[in-house]
Amino acid sequence: DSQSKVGWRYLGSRFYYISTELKTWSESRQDCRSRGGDLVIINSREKQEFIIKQLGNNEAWIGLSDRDTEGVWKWVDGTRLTTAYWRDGEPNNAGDEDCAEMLSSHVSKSWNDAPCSAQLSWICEK
Ligand code: GN1
Ligand code: CA
Repeated sequence: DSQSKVGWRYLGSRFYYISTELKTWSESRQDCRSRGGDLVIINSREKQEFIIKQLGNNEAWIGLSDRDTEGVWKWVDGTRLTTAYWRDGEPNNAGDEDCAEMLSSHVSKSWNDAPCSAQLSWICEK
């Protein structure tokens, strides 16, 4: 129904939602699932560029982590990361960083690994 799509933006048959609240990565994922989606999976340059534009001057969780096996980055649907858009020098696991965020950026390489317990905005897809 249309009401459940309020606040969502459309691209290529899918809808994207950027939160105004802040949550940990796991809480963010729960929120997306409660909205009938999941954290965003970025599997095309078009989607990457679209999300960068929507994000504006903000940073937000995406559906990517290496929590199961350090250094093995997987999307929330269980697939391995193939094409990545990490910032130069990332992922660096600084301290202990197993969850991926999208940073405010005008360049396409905009991901950083951050502590999963950090409180950030998040991006859902459905
Ligand atoms: C941040 O604050 P600092 O420099 O220790 C970031 C890291 C990045 C790093 C890049 C919590 O770490 O993930 O790799 O900048 N920390 C957080 O310079 O986001
Ligand atoms: Ca990092």
